[in-house]
Amino acid sequence: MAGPDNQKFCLQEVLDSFKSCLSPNREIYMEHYVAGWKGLIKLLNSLGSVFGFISKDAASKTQILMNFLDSKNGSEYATVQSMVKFELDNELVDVNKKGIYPESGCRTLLRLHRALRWLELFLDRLRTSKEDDKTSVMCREAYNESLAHHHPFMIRKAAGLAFYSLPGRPGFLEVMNVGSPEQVVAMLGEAVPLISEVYTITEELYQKHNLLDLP
Ligand code: 1PW
Repeated sequence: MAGPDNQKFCLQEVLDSFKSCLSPNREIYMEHYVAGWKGLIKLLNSLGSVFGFISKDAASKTQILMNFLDSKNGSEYATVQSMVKFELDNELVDVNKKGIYPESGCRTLLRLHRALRWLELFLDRLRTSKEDDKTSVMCREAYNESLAHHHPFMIRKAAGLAFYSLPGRPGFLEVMNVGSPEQVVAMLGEAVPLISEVYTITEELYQKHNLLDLP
């Protein structure tokens, strides 16, 4: 079970959440997806105050999804698949332009989903990096390949500046709170494919329903 929110980041917790994410028929449990993000927000918060604007946005989007889960329609939000069906069937999504549902579950989760790709690419670079490799470079490359495509100039600029303040590789591996660098790399080897699977299932679902460009 996830501990209190002010607890230190631990990669194990994120790994456990993403492990619990998939149902036997490959649906994504919202509760565990959200728990995975809560862990990642702790990571962002432990990277220093310049990551504050990034963590705030991720936290507010995670909160929106938690509110749906706690609402009277909560059972419709049990999985990402059931959320998509419920919101589309009931026309609760602004599909082409912003309208009366600026915070639908579908568009909110899409933002986190895009960010998850960044994280997957970054963690995979970290996993395969050499001792002298720079985390800021890994982070920027991962960002430019993924999330940057969805961000306007000002946010790309601010994110680029934040990357400079990332701890170096040894410090970053320590932030993971796992143990020796070899143990972190081993755990990343387990976590990255899980994150990647959750990402791919979501991507295919959104593609099937034409939701990848929700405003
Ligand atoms: C070092 C590991 C970092 C991985 C964590 C990934 C978290 C990514 C959150 C990026 C947020 C950047 C600032 C906010 C931008 C929003 O405008 C944007 N949100 C996201 C998640 O991309 C789009 O949301 P919006 O404005 O359409 O509600």
